[in-house]
Amino acid sequence: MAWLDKIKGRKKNESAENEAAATEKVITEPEAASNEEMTEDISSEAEEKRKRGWLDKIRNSLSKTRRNLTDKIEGLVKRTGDIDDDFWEELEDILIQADVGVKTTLELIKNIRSRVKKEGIKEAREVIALLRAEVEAMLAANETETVPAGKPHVILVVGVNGAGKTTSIAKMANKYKNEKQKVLLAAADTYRAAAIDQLQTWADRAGVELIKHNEGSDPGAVVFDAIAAAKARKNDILIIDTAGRLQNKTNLMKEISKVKKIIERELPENQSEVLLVLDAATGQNAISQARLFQEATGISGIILTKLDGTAKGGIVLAIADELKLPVKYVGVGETMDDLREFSSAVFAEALFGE
Ligand SMILES: Nc1nc2c(ncn2[C@@H]2O[C@H](COP(=O)(O)OP(=O)(O)OP(=O)(O)O)[C@@H](O)[C@H]2O)c(=O)[nH]1
Ligand SMILES: [Mg+2]
Repeated sequence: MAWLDKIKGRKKNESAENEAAATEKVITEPEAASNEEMTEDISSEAEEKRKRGWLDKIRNSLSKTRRNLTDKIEGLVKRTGDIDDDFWEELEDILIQADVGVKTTLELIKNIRSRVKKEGIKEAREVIALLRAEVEAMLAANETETVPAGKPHVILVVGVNGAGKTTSIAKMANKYKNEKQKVLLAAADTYRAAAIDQLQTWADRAGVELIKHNEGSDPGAVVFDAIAAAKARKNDILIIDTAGRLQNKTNLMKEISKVKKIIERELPENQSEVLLVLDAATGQNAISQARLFQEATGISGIILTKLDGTAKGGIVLAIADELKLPVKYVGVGETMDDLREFSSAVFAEALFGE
């Protein structure tokens, strides 16, 4: 506990100072300054703890991917003498098998090879550090901070059937609520009654309100009503659930783009977000799904779910490299607390760290 030690250390110094001051009756300002420092130490310690918790959670959820990717690279490095063509080929195979994707793998290998050459690296082990740095840089290239502009800030959540939209919405609602934001949900997945009920259950659990119509009603009408309600109730955030869509059904894509147009028409000044939910376990198919949604609605970021159950976590890299989209959140389990904001540094450490 670095901060505790610091406080203890300071207390020791303070008591020595107090003894000295007993005769002189001096000071208060330096103490005031050290109190401020102490508060800073405590809050940076809390931040440190939060980051460590995040790292542990991500590392755990990446355990299958680590076995499939990191452990294999470790094995390769251990049995490699000189870095030769065979080494690069094997590394390539491992990355491709972990769903990093062919294009992204070749890009990574090219960058690492050129650094190995330039920096005169001979030890295969050092390649791991280079890979980690390249992975982090690749992920960081698309990272953006979302600064909600205008109220309500609308988050339209799209994605194919079963990707994890409704669950992720519940998790986001919970997160924003904990941040003291006034959240409203909209059940624009009107395709099945069960979908509306499922969102209602999550809304109740998170303690947020929901706008819903009957099964089979027009999703556009739900969204129109939800925006009006959010304006009237002065909600900070409006999160819209949509039906699971099969990407080859053009009519369903049209419906989603209609919903997007309603948001733009009703809130022309606000910058709404469109978050595409992708199931990490779908591997490379996630890329083709994203392209279709990108055409229909545009996408501002990705929620990558079910990272906890898959060995295909390498898909994160293909998303960053091929789609040039930021991964905003990752889903690491089924409970309300199992959604984490994505950080390239934490992800790279969770994957390649000791
Ligand atoms: N392990 C794990 N399961 C998840 C995660 N996210 C969602 N799920 C599970 O995936 C299943 C489908 O999630 P939903 O949220 O209903 O998916 P959806 O995209 O809304 O599905 P449709 O409404 O049918 O289009 C549920 O059983 C969730 O509990 C995750 O991050 N990890
Ligand atoms: Mg759903």
